[in-house]
Amino acid sequence: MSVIVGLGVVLVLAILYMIFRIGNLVGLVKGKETTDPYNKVNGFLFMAFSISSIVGFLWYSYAHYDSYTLPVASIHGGITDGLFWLTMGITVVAFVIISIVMFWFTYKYQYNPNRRGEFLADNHKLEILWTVVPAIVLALLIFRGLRVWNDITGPASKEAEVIELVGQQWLWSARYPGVKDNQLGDCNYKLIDASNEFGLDLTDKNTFDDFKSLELHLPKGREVLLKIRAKDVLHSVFLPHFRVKMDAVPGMYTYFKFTPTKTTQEMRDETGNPNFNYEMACTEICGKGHFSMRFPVVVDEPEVYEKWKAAQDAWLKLNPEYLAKVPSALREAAMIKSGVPLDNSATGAAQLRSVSITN
Ligand SMILES: [Cu+2]
Repeated sequence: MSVIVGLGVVLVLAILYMIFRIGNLVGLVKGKETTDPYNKVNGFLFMAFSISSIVGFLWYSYAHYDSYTLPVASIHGGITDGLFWLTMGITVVAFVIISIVMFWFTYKYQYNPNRRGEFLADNHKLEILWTVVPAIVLALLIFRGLRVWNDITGPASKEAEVIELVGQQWLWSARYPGVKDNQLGDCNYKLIDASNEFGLDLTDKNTFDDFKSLELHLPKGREVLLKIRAKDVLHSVFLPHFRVKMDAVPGMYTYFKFTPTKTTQEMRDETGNPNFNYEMACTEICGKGHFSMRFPVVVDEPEVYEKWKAAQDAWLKLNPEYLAKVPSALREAAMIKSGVPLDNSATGAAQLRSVSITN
């Protein structure tokens, strides 16, 4: 069916072209200037197209400003927005001038039998001018951008809050270092199983208080370092309000550091939307469930954030059967650090039993 439709379209186009050719040839035989009638029409069409598209472009940019600019909620976000608008300003001015001149010339210098074209070999002054000016402007833009890029991608400070984000088909999970040591424990993809989704290496004592979260909680005004990885294919961390975007790559860590500047509540007040919530999305088409990789983000004052962290259960506490994987010398420390009860209560006894069975 589609072959037949395609053939039909080709035939109709061929017939239209033949009609056009025949019209032209008939005109030639009759001794008519073939360009004449189309000349003026095309000139006007060029002008109409030029004016309507420039007006449409300016109208859209102004009327829909809010739908393509999000309020910014990070320190570097303000700086990259500034760079973006500087580049945008310069390129829009150049774009509008070039478009107007281009279309105006096609109209003004349309074919006229009484006018002869002048031959102009070259003009050195003009050539130098239109090479040097854009080169200087572009170099300034690029150097400015490079400086900002180096700042954004430079090493995070020692006090930065480190949070691990893991992408997989098709969900995100976050791992926090835990309040006891504030250090993310080691992990290894070979240790990943149905429960140990991070592949925690339980011989490292820093893993004992690590906890998992299905929401990204961030402290306002503190530097955050995202350690990003993927378990299967490429994913990409996108936090639009914080102007954060970084690919999640299987087999390696990628990093992004930033400082949130507005809590969720402050953003609700600013946008006048009591239901506002930050969110994170995956921006790498990673399979059929890509659309569902939405991750809630909450920004709180640092005190509230610390309270939230302290209230979370360590991964090991929720999966006490993995105590068996902890070296026996570290087991008691692991129970204390992860909050697994040491006493003879029902859970404690059950956990110790499962430890001895698996050993
Ligand atoms: Cu994804």
